Amino acid sequence: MRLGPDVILPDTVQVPRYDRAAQAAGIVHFGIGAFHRAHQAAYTDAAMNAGDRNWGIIGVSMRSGDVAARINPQAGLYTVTEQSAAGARTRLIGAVQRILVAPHDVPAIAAAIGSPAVHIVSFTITEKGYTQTADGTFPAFCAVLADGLERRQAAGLGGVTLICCDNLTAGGALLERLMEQYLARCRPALAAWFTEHCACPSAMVDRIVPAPTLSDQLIAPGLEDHGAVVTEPFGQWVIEDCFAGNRPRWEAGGAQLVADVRPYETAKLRMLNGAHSALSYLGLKYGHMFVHQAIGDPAIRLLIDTLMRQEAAPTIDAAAGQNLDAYADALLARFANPALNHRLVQIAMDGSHKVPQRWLETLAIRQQRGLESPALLTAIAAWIDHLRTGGAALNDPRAAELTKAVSGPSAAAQLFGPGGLVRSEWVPSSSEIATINYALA
Ligand code: NAI
Ligand code: CS2
Repeated sequence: MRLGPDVILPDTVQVPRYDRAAQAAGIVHFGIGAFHRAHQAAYTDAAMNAGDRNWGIIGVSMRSGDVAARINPQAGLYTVTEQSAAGARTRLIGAVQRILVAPHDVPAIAAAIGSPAVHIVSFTITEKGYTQTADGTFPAFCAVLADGLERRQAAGLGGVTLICCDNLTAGGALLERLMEQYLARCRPALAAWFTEHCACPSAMVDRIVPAPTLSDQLIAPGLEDHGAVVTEPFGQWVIEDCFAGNRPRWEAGGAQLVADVRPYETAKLRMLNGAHSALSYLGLKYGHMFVHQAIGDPAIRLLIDTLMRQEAAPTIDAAAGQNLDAYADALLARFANPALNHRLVQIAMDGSHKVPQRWLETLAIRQQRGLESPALLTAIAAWIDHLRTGGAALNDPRAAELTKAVSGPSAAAQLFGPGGLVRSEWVPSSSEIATINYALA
């Protein structure tokens, strides 16, 4: 049997406490993958459980109809299962109403964004989803979003809050800049309205959500949920408190609204994600498949500990009450979660879009301070190894250029040197290159 509104669930499953049919949609979300379903949609569901109304989510898929085919036949319903050594806990999420797929549903997507009930447009389109192509073409969402915003402008409605929930540094400012550039070039009549009426807060988002597998779909004996996601019990969402209009009380799910997200964002990117990428490339090199296996390897664990505590943490200006040593302890425990099969290849993908904010910002700061970074340089060597050995399986939009760049003896310089493939403030010194080459030998 397939999950749906009329299916009776086991008593152990927590279900929505609000009348789903009575909710207007208040959020349009681009990139309704596993992470959004386990994170922002769960916080929104918690806000509605706490009494907020009209924060239903319309999901948008820009690239394939797969998630729509999974979730629309279930009337938007799906489950989130938290897994840890202590056991599993399943919750039915009612916040998602339906999923639209571009390019087929573009008019409906624009109409949704143009609706007076909608106040938030959010994004989890992966790090690479915000890049312009070499010929200057903007990501496809810019045009669809502009169509919707034009309707708001024409109807005299207020603006919306755009929230980037991808693992990027200052994602809000990045999204704002991208939209401003797009509008200036393609929809000049909307540009000033956008700047005046819309807001783009930055956010730190955190919850480890492995790509769902077929076996995750069997949520109870004889009951299949094609939209099921499995995650860890932990979740964190720190949002810059600057909204264009109304928002759900995401605090009901534990979100924090703050004036400045940077200390949380840099700690998360440089420590959690920095460690994750290092675990992926080193773990794969030493024959591991999952994060919990890689962190159980004593040599890798020592390097990850050093990367987080000795190398990344000292580059972070912590907020009052933010304890980076305790954060590192908690991250090590989360990585070791034996119940979560988080594949290293999932983290290893798209390295060219991840490495800059995860490693290179830290390396640049440490280099300016005259500090050595042996753990990060070993991680860089493991990435180079991964690029060299990946072949056709290499999962990165820049795979061809990267493979070529690392084929010779000066791989580090080709990647990070002046005019190198990966832009950053960090240009490796000759002694840093020697350390990388030593690790590669
Ligand atoms: P997913 O693969 O389930 O979903 C990715 C979504 O992004 C899909 O809707 C896909 O169509 C869309 N997408 C992919 N490439 C795109 C492109 N070039 N342009 C536009 N849309 C594109 O992945 P998941 O787990 O939902 O993760 C998505 C992002 O969420 C991550 O890249 C990361 O930035 C962020 N995130 C993920 C976490 C996780 O543990 N899975 C936790 C924290 C943040
Ligand atoms: C991971 C992240 O896939 C990756 O690159 O490092 O998605 C990680 O699981 C999340 O950021 C955890 O919040």
